[in-house]
Amino acid sequence: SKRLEGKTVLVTGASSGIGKSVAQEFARTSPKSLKVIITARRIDTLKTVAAEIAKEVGDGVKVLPVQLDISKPEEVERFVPNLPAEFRDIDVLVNNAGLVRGMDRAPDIKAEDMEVMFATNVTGLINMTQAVMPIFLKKNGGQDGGSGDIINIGSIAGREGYAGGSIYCATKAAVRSFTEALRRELIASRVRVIEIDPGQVETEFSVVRFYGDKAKADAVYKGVEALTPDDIAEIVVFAAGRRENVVLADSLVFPNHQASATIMHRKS
Ligand code: NDP
Ligand code: 8X3
Repeated sequence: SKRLEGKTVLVTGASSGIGKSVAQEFARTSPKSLKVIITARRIDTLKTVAAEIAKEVGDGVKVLPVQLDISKPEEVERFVPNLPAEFRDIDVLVNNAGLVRGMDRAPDIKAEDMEVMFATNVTGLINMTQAVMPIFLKKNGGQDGGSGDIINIGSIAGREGYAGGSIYCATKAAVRSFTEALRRELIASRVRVIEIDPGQVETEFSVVRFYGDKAKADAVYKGVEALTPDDIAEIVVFAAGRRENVVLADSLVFPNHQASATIMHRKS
């Protein structure tokens, strides 16, 4: 979209899955003058993603890989001031980094899993938002309360709790509440606050959930046709590419076979 030309986009969790696709799709859609900052903990993987983007769309898009653990507040605090000046004027923040750990029922939930999920999915997302918001609020000399896009990746899990998902569901419900409150706080500004809630997407999500057990992760997607990361990326880029007066505020995106977190048609 022409509307994205010259913009600077920041994607968290861009080393894999949805975040990686979001970075790629922004580059594909606006291959001439876009700047994309891709962040995650795995810097080597991010460098590979940057090289893949350059190979696919050429060097009209400037991609900056930056190592960042969003669950560490001190890293998030240093992040914006440490950006090279030409990447600092961020226009679009895609808060995508997030994870699930385990399927334990309440009595067995591990303290560490609970801490990591909240520190990443909730506090990390909020800290990132706080780090970038001053840039948005000052845009256009602060006229109309600034502008910019905050695109939060929630989940169907934030709309309904399912057995074995209580903590993850609680973190995504927190994302939902934070996003809604933020949109209301920013009513007098041109900042757009957008939430996109995917259903099942095949990524490294389940491998992470089962602590690296690939066989268990594969079983999750057996007999179903999950969404691909590109399916979600297209919607993220579509939302960012609308006219500034159009806010795709809140979207739930299922694959065809799915009708709730747990109701899905499985071919045997
Ligand atoms: P992946 O595991 O494939 O990707 C997750 C990304 O988040 C990775 O790039 C990972 O990078 C990054 N990440 C994890 N922890 C941190 C951290 N502390 N700091 C920075 N980056 C981090 O999963 P998905 O692509 O599926 O997940 C992306 C988002 O989509 C998540 O918020 C997830 O909850 C949400 N979602 C996923 C669904 C699905 O079915 N897959 C459905 C609904 C929502 P690294 O390890 O290098 O840090
Ligand atoms: C991922 C969706 O419901 O499989 O956010 O946990 S779910």
